[in-house]
Parts: sequence; structure tokens; C-alpha cells
Amino acid sequence: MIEARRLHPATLTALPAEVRTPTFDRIRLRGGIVHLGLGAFMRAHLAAVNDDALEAGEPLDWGIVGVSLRHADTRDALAPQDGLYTLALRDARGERLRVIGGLIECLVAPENPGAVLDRIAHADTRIVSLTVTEKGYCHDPASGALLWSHADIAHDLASPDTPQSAIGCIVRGLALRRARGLSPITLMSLDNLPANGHTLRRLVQSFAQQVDAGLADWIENGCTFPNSMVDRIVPRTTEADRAAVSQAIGLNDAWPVVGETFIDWVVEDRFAAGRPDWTTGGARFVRDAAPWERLKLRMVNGAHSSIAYLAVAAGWPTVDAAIAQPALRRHIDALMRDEIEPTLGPLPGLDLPAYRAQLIERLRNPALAHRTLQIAMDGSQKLPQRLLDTVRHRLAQSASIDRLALGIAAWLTHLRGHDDAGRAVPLDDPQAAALRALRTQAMAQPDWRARAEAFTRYAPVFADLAGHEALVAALGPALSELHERGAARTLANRLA
Ligand code: CS2
Repeated sequence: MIEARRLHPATLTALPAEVRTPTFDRIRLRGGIVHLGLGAFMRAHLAAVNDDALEAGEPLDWGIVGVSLRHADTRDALAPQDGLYTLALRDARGERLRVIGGLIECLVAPENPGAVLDRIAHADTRIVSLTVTEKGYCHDPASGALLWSHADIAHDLASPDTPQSAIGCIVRGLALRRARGLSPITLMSLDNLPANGHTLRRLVQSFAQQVDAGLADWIENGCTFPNSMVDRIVPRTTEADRAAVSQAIGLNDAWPVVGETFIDWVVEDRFAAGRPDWTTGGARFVRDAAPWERLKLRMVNGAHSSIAYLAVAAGWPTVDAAIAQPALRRHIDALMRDEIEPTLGPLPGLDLPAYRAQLIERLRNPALAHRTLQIAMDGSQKLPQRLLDTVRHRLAQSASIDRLALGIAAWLTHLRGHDDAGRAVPLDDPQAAALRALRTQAMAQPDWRARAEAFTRYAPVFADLAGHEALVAALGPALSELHERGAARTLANRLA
């Protein structure tokens, strides 16, 4: 029985006229895309762009089968809604509401891994896409190598029929495709990793080689792994969001998503088995996504992580609250202008100062309440591509890295587990235990220079930057200042 007040295909006609609803024939959609990692970001990005394509008349082959790799909560919320959910796009001017219709099924891998493999090996499937976050790749972020010691990878090697990791699901699913005589497909990473397609390919191939060299050849010769840059700020949905969206649409939606109006997606046009025309939703197909990835990871995510660690220390709970602090805003602006932008290659048609100004506006968005603690998660997985690659580039040119170093020092300070006022803050990171040990060991050194040096010896993050003189020289004073004065006064002082 359908709840009368629940969002559902049968209740769509009850929605207020200003809520946009799918106009394509949902019943006839087939699952051309299998998406691993059915989180908020994917539901506000790929799914929205794909809905635009379907609205614009793309064939109904391009429905999405969503797969949660861990929890059943998204499926449990969306199944009674037949996969429908609301996307609320918000900025200072207000909110635009839209019901997304392209999600045709939700699978939960731990409940039924066989169903996931079966879907990847389905004749309808032509693209497997992923948003599993940085740590979902089970790789060493510094070297990019697959972590054979990772519990999920070890499990997936030993148990072919019940994979738990994204890499295990993909390789076992492709093996089944090949066994069924089906054609190769596209594997499309949409995570914030540099060369995300190449990274995925390397990891899939490492695992496949271990399983079956013939399979590895089949993948190499037929599957493609386009690199891409994705951008849209999508905070975790809160209870308040659920209530507000349900109220606005006049129906209960158990799991809406909330994001900014801005969207960007640059993807390499290398699809093994076709693709929808996503350009109507704002995607750009290119030959080489690398310059755009660099831009986005260094500017947007580099700024985000720098803000997150400084703000958590200072006690500023959301990005908009943080960027409203003049000293932080000036720091982030100067960080981008003076230390990040000079490291970006040519970007045809891009006005960098305008991009920076727009980014500051996005960060000021008062309607998102993006938690700084959420962005502070998983620093060990994020810092290498967000701040350290930029540092490498600057060091190679003997250019200053003081502002980059402040963000890195703020992350190292975050490892202490409390903010500047002494309030506990969680260290949410797959390497939390090792990072705590690192901090204890580094803090036992006699002075800040030696402490900075000890921190840079942490290979999974700093890799070849271990003991780099100029990095240590910039980190030492930043660590000391953050320790002595706290983040707010350090920022104010640095502008004085
Ligand atoms: C954020 C990103 O949580 C984070 O680490 O920096 O999710 C960010 O919001 C997106 O990459 C924006 O496109």
C-alpha cells in the first residue's frame, strides 16, 4: 500500500506546480548505468544531469541502478518512493525543487552481492560509474597502489562471489560479463582523485591480474576508464532538510538531497559502449580532463580542506560561517591567487579571477550549512591531491608555500583531537590510529622544526616530500603559531 502522504509516482500529481517532475516515461527506463556509491553527491550530480538528458529525449536505455556498498538506509528510504527523491538546490536567493526520476532500482551489496554482479553483467549495462569517496578505492593515496593488506581487498580476493569493495565488485562483475559473452563497458570514476579514470584502471587491473590474466587482457582491450572532473557542493542531508523539503513539497520524502545551484562536469569522451548526451545538463566532453581536474582539486577542494581544518580549530561550524570571518576569507583568496593559480596550466576559455570570485561566492552560500567537520574527514586521503601536489609544483619553482603550509599545519594540528577551546573533535580518518601515533611521536621532538620534519616523514601522505627543507621551514612556524595562538589569531596575525 502506498502511504498517501509519501513521495511516490502515484502522488506526483499532488505536488505544488513549482516542483519540477520527470516528464520521461519512467516505467520504460532500462538500467544502462550501474552506479556504485549511492550517496548524496551522486544523487545531486550525475543523477540530475542524467535526468536532464532523459528530459531532452535521450533513449530510455539510460536509467540508473544505484548500489550502496555499505548500508541499506538509502534503499530503505527510497524503495517505498519507487526511487523518487527531491533535489533541493539552494542559494541566498532561495530554493529550487525538483523530483529526480532516473533511479530505477537500489541494491545493497552486503545484503546481496550476487545481485550487484548480476547487474554489472546485465546486457542493458553499458556504464558502471562510481562515487565511493577517496578511501573507497582502497589504495595508497601517495603512490596510488592497491592496498593488498586492506581488509576488503583481502576478503574480495578470497571470496569471489561476495565482493565488498568497489574494485572487487567491478572485477568480479566484469568476469561474469565476459563469461556470459557480453561486451566490455565503460568504468567511470566521479570521485575527487587526480586522473580518477587512470587511477581506477590501475586498481582494477592490479586486482584482475591477480584473479585471471585473460580477464585483465579483456578489460585492457575493451573497457574504457575516462577521467573526469565533477563539481557541486552537496552537504550531508540533515533531519532539518528532510523536514523542510517534505513541508515544501507537501509530501514526505524520506531522503531528499540538498546542494548548490552551481554544477560542473568535464569528462573525457571515451565510452566503450555508448553514453547519453549529458551536455544538456551542463557536462562538457573533452579529450583530456587533466587540466580541469587540477583546477578543481587544487582550487575548490584545496580551499575547502584549508578552510575545514582552520575552521574546526577556531570553532566555526560551517563553511559560510568560516568564510564570513574576514581574516579567513582574505587568507583563502590570497592562497588561491598567489599560491594555487600559478600552478595551473592553460585553461582555454577560463577567466581564473572570475572563477576564484565565483568560488568565494559559492563558499559564502548561506543556505547550505556545510559542516566544516564533514569536510575535515579523511584528511590522509585528501591532502595529497588537494594541497601537496600544489606544494610540489611550487617547490619545484622555488616559490613560496606559506599559505599552503598553513592548511597542512592545520590538518596536522587537527590530529590532536580537540579544538582551540579544548572541545573534543573526532578524528574521522581510515588512518586515524597511525596518525595519532605520528602526532605523539612528532610532538616528542624538541622544537617545532624537528616536529615539522617528523610529520613530513609520514610516507602515505607526504611521500617524496619527506624532510623537504623548504616544506619543513614553512610548516614549523605554522605549527608553532597554530599551537600558541590558535587558528583565529594566527589568521589575523598573518594579515597584520
Ligand atoms: C568536499 C567536497 O567533503 C569534501 O571533502 O571538499 O565534497 C566538495 O564539496 C566537492 O568536491 C565539491 O565539488
